[in-house]
This record gives sequence, C-alpha cells and structure tokens, in this order.
Amino acid sequence: MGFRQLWESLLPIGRARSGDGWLRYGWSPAELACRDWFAAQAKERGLTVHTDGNGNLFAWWGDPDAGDAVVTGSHFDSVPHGGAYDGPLGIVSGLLAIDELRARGATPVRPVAVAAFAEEEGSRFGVACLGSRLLTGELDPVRARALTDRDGVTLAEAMASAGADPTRLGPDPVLPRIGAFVELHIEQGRALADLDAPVAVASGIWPHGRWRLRFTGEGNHAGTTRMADRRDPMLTAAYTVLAANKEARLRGGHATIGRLQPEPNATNAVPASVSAWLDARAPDQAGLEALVEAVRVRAVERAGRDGTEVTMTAESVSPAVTFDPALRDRLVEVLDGAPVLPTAAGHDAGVLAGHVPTAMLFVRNPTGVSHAPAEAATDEDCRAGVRALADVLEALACR
Ligand code: HGY
Ligand code: MN
Ligand code: MN
Repeated sequence: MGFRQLWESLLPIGRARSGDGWLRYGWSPAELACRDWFAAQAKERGLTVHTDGNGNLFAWWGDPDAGDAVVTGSHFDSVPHGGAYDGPLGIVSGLLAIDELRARGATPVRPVAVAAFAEEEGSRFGVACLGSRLLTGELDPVRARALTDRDGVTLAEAMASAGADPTRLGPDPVLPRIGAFVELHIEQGRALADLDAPVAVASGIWPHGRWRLRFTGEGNHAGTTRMADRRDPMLTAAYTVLAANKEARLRGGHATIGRLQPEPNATNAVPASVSAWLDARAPDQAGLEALVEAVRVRAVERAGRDGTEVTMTAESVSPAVTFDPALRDRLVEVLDGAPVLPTAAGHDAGVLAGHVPTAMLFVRNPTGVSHAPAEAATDEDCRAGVRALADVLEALACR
C-alpha cells in the first residue's frame, strides 16, 4: 500500500465537521477510532499489538521479549483544530517503513515496533506527553488519574469509559525492552524548506512548559459599575498577554497565551476571574526560568494596579533534551549527511530520551505552519521520510 492510500484511510477520523482541521483528543471517540485503525493496520501486517497500562500502543514485528528493540512511532492526538501531520505522520511512516523493509527482503535481528503514544499534546488533560511520561515514571499515576478535562471528566473516568483500567497507569515493563527509539515527525518550521532538503535529523529540544495563571477580581455589572470601582481580572490578563510577548522577544525565547477562560464569560458582566495558560520556551533552562519569572513579576505588578490577584502554577514542564549523539551521528551517516536541526517543539521522543537512546527525523513542511490546518507536507516528501525511516530501521535492526 502506498503512502496516499494509507494516509487517506486515516484522514477522515476526527476531522472537524467544518473541515477546519482535526479534533483528536486523548481518549476521545476520535482518538479511540484512530487506535482501532492502528490495530487493523497492524493485523493486516501480521504485527502483534500490545497496549501498555497507559494506553500506549505497540505493534511488534518480532518477539518483544527478545529485548533491545528498535521502536519508532508518534501520536494520533491533536491540538484543537490541529493539522493532519503532527503525530500521525510518524505512525503511518512507521507502518510503511516496515512494508518497505519487507519489500527489500530485510530480516530484523532485533525486534521492531511501531508505537502510538497516548495524549501527547496534552490538549485534553493539560499535561503534554502524558502516555510517555507515565510509561517512563516521570508522571505520578495518582496525579494523572485526577487530571480533568474542560468538562471536569478525570483521566481515570475517561479511561474507564473507554474500557481501560486506570489502576494500571504507570511505569510499564515494555520500557526496558526498548533499545532505541526513533520518532519521525512533520517539521514545525521552515528550516528544511529553506535548506531545500526533504528530511532532517534532530539535535535536541528547547526546554519548555505550560503554566496556568489565574487572575481573580470582582464580578460585577458592566453597565452600573463605575470604571474607578472595578477590579477587573481581564485587564490583568490582557496586560500579561502583552508582557509575555514582550519578555519573550527581549530574551530570545517564545511565549504564548493561546487559551483564556473568563468566568462567567458574559458580555455584560465584569469577569470574576480569568484563567490563562502560558506556553513558554527558551534555548536553555536558565533562559526559560528567567522568562517565566519575568512574566510572573509583570502579572503581579499589574494585579497590584488593577486590585486583582494572580496565582501561577506549573502544569507540565519539560527540560532541555539533547538526543543521543552517537545515534544522531549514525542517522546522519545512514541518510548521507542529512541536515541536523534543533526544535522548540515537545515530543514523546524528548521524554524517552531520558531513558533510552533516542533520535528524531523531521519531514519538510513547506508552509512551516503547525498546530493549525495549514500544516503540510508533499506526498513525495512523506515517501522520502518513509524511505529514510526504513533506512534507519534497517541500519539499526537488520544488520
Ligand atoms: O506543543 C508541542 O511542543 C508539541 O507539538 N506537542
Ligand atoms: Mn504538536
Ligand atoms: Mn507531535
């Protein structure tokens, strides 16, 4: 089966009715349908599917108990109205790379698996890379079970209603069987377009994280409350949005407030509170800490002037990642000197990198857009990605 045919079989799942991107949140019916698709594709290829206690799927070619496996894969879940490629491209490419290796007559001497990790974007339960963090013991299962989505549904409840057992969350025996992990991903920028190359190898990931800001004031009547008497948390939130942008620009980092939740969210009421989510990233840890602290200080100062209050809580923080240098160099050699790029985007590969030798491949994205429907890759580049992944798997697992 070629790239286009397999890709199109997945494309309708979770597509927004408006046609405006994809809505595939962790443990939602759309994401569960993607998992069914994965199981069917694995079965067609004679691969054995194993689901760990965290809802991460592994389709095995060879005996997982043999250990020292070479695992590839990514995630199905999306951000709200996200693009088609972020995540699924790595899974589809993994399945096609196995087809390619079989067509080449390659015989693995190490087990090979394609993985689909649960809730990588954290769009539903707030913590990025939920499945891989649980698998590696980096997230406490007690905290995870209690995470809630926007409707107040806990992860434990969402899992139970999908027929999964939330008491099984946590480190899983599959981890020590993985000898190397290679995630293929759509590039989330324009570096490859500018370099005129279809595929790159990743060097590392910027440290980054998410912080929840909660601004509280006094809910009141929009018509009758004198301007001087207001304690409006929306003003503090608005100022903080601008301050985050300014601090990031001054410091060479990235800061975004892309999600706001005013309460009661009424046109004719001064809000009583506003929740805002800060996504902050920087080239190094000290820079990230300084950026987040600067935003906090600016928010607190402004709250003093608005008669409001602000609290800030970390929801999901990821340290800087440098991918295994020996594995990175091996990939560059196998791929005839492919370019090496850093990224400011988080990935399950970044979590696994703390536990097993890990690498990443990026496939050119001519728009450079990601986390939005304009995210793109040509079929030709996707096929080049599959060949590159097959080359890498062959080099690592087949001889
Ligand atoms: O948000 C991120 O960095 C990633 O794309 N999950
Ligand atoms: Mn993403
Ligand atoms: Mn991704």
